[in-house]
Amino acid sequence: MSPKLRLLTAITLAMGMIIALLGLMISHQPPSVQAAAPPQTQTGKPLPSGNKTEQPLSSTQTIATNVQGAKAIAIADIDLDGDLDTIGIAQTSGHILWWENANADGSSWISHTVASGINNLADLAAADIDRDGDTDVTAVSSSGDSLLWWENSASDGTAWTVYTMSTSLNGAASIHTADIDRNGATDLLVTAKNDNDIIWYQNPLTVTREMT
Ligand SMILES: [Ca+2]
Ligand SMILES: [Ca+2]
Ligand SMILES: [Ca+2]
Ligand SMILES: [Ca+2]
Repeated sequence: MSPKLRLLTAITLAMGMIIALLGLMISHQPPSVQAAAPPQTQTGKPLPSGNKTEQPLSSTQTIATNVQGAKAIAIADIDLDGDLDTIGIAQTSGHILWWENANADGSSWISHTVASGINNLADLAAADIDRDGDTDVTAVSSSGDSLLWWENSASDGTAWTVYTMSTSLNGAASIHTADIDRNGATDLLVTAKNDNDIIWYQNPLTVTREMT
């Protein structure tokens, strides 16, 4: 073989190898990444409205007027007739009042008095405190630092007997009722703003546990 032919053979072999290598590289290319599908667009469909033609909570009705310093309210069946009545504080006049749901549908209300002559009533709650089956009322007074409850003496909201549970809740501000220890009796949860205290009263109403 002439030197020229040997060179040509070598070049041919080298080119063959290069082409084979290139083929190998191409065959090992990772598959191309599919373009991500565009995000689903919002359909803009309105929520099913059924047959409603009115907006929720669009109409109001008045339960009472001239409630001087109207403040906290609660809902409970005060007269045990099966419908929900309203109870509230008239802070300026020092009253706790309840309004009888006369037609059971909120269209007519009759005012009754629970208590009067109490300064700076801050909050109230309704629950069966004495476990006799009717709804009693509890309230706090910020200037009296007091926690009071009223027994629903006749079970229908016509007669009330007051009990003072504390006069040392410094800046008594709010009250809630719940069976905190799950013993079946409703307990009281109160705040004393000026002492930075949150306190609950275990029922029977003789034990307090501070959670400061
Ligand atoms: Ca009722
Ligand atoms: Ca009761
Ligand atoms: Ca009672
Ligand atoms: Ca309890």
